[in-house]
Amino acid sequence: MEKKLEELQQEALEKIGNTNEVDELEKLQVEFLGKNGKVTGVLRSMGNLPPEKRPVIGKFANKVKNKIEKELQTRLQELKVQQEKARLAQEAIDITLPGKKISRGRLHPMQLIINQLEDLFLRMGFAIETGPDVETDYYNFEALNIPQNHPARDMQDTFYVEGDLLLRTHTSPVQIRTMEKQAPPIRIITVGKCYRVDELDATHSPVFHQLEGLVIDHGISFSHLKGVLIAVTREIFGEERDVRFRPSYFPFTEPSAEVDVSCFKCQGEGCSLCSRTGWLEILGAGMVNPRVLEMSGIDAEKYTGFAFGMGLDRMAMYKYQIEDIRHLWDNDLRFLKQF
Ligand code: 2NL
Repeated sequence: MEKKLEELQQEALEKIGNTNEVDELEKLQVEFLGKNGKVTGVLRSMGNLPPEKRPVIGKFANKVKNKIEKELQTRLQELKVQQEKARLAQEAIDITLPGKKISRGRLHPMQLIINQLEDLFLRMGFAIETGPDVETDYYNFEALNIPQNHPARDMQDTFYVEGDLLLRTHTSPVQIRTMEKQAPPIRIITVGKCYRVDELDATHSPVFHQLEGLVIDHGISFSHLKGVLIAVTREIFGEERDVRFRPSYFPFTEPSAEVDVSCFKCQGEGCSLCSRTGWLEILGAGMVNPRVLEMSGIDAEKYTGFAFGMGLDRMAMYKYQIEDIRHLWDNDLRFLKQF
């Protein structure tokens, strides 16, 4: 029986030593020391031994049992340490590797123009106002002296929402709201999206951006308007640009003018960009129509003012020589990364 126990011990230790898995160790535990295990079986058969032999064999059997138990525990610890090491090795981070290059975002060309213009106007003492994109017929048309039957009010030109709500076709409603809530002197600009029913093509988009300015005070004249607009065109297109004022018509200004800047591509010689005229049209302006002042509660006997509006998409196209307005909104990184 002692020999049998020794053989079992030998077999157990060998198997334990060859095991590389925790669950296999658990199986060996059952195989040798479990209820129906091999060592347990030997212990159970001790009943058949003569009584005087039992203590000796019993003691030996316990020794074998303890030995196997101890080996199992030792091997278990070893395997756990091995597994932990393997896990750490797998998770190890090589801090000497070069990092991933972080690609920084950049500002959209439209935002660049907006920032540049806002900066300029803030320096000249203007405040920046904003207002809703969804407007009422009153603020978008009526208060600007645009008559009921004016073509701009046509369904074909304006996006109507419901009732008398519509998407603003220019940023002028913001100016009207400012005149209603603030007494002169007023010196503001507003920048924002505007909407007109238009087929999208190289030069038109149903959503576009406008910047409008409004100045109202005692004794404001057309000279003030010219001074401000010349500063704007030189800021955007360079000091050496010429500026030209042409008579025009808007229902909300009188007199009205359209403003051209000398073509920066051909220096006024005439090219494809300026359609051989040497001039690029960049904004509309005028003295605020007294009727518009009165409708917003400003005494036209005491105050005069000027206003102007410019399309920023067109500005961006000129400034950055973009030949198709759709490039601005396609979000193609190859385009956007150039600015
Ligand atoms: C253009 C012309 C213009 C205005 C906008 C304006 C606003 C008020 C009163 C009077 Cl509240 N005028 N704005 C004046 C003249 C021209 O825009 O061609 N924009 C792209």
